[in-house]
Amino acid sequence: MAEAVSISISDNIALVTIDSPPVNAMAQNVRAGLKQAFTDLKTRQDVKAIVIGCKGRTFVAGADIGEFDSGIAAPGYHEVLGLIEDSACPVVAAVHGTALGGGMEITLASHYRVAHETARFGLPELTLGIIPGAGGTQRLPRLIPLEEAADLMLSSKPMPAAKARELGLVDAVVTGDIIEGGIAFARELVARGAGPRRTRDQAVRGAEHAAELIAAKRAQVAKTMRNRQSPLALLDALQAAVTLPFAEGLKAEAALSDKLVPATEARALRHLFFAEREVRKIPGLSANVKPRPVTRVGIVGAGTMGGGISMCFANAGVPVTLLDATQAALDRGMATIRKNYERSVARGSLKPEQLEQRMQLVTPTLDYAALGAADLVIEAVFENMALKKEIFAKLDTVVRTGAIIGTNTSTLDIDEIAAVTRRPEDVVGLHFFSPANVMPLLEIVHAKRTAPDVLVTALETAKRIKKTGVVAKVCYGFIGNRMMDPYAREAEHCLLEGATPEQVDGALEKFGMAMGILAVFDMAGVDIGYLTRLERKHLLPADPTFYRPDAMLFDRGWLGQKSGRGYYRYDSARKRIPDPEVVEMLWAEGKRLKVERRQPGEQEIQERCLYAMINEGARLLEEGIALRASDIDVVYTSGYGFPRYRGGPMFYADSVGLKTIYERILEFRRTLDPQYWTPAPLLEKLARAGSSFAAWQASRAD
Ligand code: 3H9
Repeated sequence: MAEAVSISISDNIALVTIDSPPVNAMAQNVRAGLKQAFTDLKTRQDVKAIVIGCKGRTFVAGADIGEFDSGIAAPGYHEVLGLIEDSACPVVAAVHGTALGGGMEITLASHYRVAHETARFGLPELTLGIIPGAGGTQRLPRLIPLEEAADLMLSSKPMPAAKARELGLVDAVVTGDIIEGGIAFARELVARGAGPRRTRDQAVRGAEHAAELIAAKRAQVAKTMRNRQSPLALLDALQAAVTLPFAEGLKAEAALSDKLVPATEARALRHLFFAEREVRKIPGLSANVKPRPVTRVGIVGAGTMGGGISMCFANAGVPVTLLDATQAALDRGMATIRKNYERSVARGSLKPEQLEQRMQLVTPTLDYAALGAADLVIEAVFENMALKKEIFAKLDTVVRTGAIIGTNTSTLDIDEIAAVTRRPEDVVGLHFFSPANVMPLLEIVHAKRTAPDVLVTALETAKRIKKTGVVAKVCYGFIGNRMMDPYAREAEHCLLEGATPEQVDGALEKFGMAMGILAVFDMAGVDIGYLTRLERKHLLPADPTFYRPDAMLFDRGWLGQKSGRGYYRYDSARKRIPDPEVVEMLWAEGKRLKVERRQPGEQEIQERCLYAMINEGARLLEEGIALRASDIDVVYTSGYGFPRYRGGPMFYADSVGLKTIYERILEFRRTLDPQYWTPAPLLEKLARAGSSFAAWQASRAD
């Protein structure tokens, strides 16, 4: 028998133990081990009940995600789970940690389920662009009501043991050792002569309302999960559960699953699953480098960013000292933090006593000396080099030796900021995204002199405050904002050429961006980007059309949502309303500046914006600003609203084909302003060689 699975028998109860670190994924060796175990147990007359349990931190966390690309080797999931369900004596799944995907499907094929009180059950396959393909769509609605089953799978969110017990999915919840609990439950079954209770023999719960329910879910999915195949396939599979006998339903599920696994959506989401884990690994950083302890944090600036960052630490239980220059600014900042927490209480995601605990962790101050005890101080003031330098010089005099000083700059040269201190090795960029308490991304900027243990501390801190930390080197805008620049430049130019803001944003949103870039500017404030560009005017192209729309809005005070109008007008609910005055103004300006009126269509808008972004991404790779193409994908999907199901800009580029993109860029060089359309040498090289960013990345990892 494969060693990932073992059997021990005691007092007529067989314990089948899965032991495959780190998360007991159901790889080929686990499936083979289970097949062998259940085949052997068939012949054991002395065994009266079987318990399936796992060693380590969790029950089976699902299929081995890495196996999908190479194809599933024998034995298949159905064969193994069929053997479990066929067992002549009762099978009890004893679950701790998380039973996810294929792991949850093992429990559904088992006859009874016992869970530790902290266990959770989930079918998160849609996050991987697939559906539960080991019987989950057919068995779950036979155990819990169809609507609950559909919601569990559509949300991909695991369900706690207590809820699973309430719905009848779990037969018993235990507080002590889960294996002992499972065995005790099995003993009781034997004592009362209870036999197998096969899920496949039960009727679908709530089948009578299935037609309306599935139709309603289809309508919901069309709105909330645009451009996605897998949620629709999931509903097809549920339909099959309701209308077909179990065996036929399983076949229908398999056919749907087989189609999804190799499709771009699933490949993109698998890519991100591994990219988000790879991003934590920093080449050349020795495992011996240990993080510095961070027990107290200081934040400079109580505005939107500083307040949001304070909340991140308070949420993680880390005390924060929040500094601003005036009492009024501090009061405003503290009131905003409280208001944000109150909103969470009203939503039910935070208890009132937690609100108070978190508020107590944030201490406002006007006095720099109060930052002396902090292990990490993060500056989060307005994006202005002179101001940041002034603050860093002050921090250098008060912050204790060995403390880390971070800057939340989104564009500025951190080497220059660090140089005003006597300890540039303790300085690092910590670029949060607004709203900082919500957005999962943290760009960690590795300045020239940042010490290795400072970098490791930044990565650890990101994890602690539940952010995805991505390391970038210093350049204007780092990874995210530098690539955003050419993307938005094209979007704005299209307005001068005769497209409307709705057309530009509509094209980008149709592609799948969470929000069109013009709507993003309105939300962030048109002044933010405009003033940042003003600071570096001497470095920008002497092109009068360059970001001209932003400048025109700024001049008129039309700064976006905060002033009620920007690229759009906004009603009191902040709903976008087209503004013909803005459209006219920008078209007239285009004419004045002799911009060719080409009225770009949806596809052209998408290609110009995205290919300009991808081309810049290729430059970031060449310059070593981003460590990996997949890191760029993590930045864009976690911080910039790029659709996950397209895998991020660099994966998307590979899926389109680099040759296609390269040729289109050459065409844009002929037909648009050539100064913006020079293919990045790396893109050119890979396109000519018929290669991809993924292959380039893999070749460097060898
Ligand atoms: C499925 O089951 C389909 C079925 O219906 C059958 C269809 C036919 N496979 O996240 P962590 C690795 S679809 C391979 O850092 P945590 C991970 O890469 C699957 N590897 O730990 C990492 O490796 P490394 C449905 C996996 O404690 C290491 O384990 N299941 C898998 O923060 C530690 O992972 C899911 O979608 C896997 N399934 O979180 C669950 N899972 O150290 C996916 C983990 O080399 N997994 N690894 O970078 C998770 O959500 C989290 O890993 C979990 C633990 C919550 C379990």
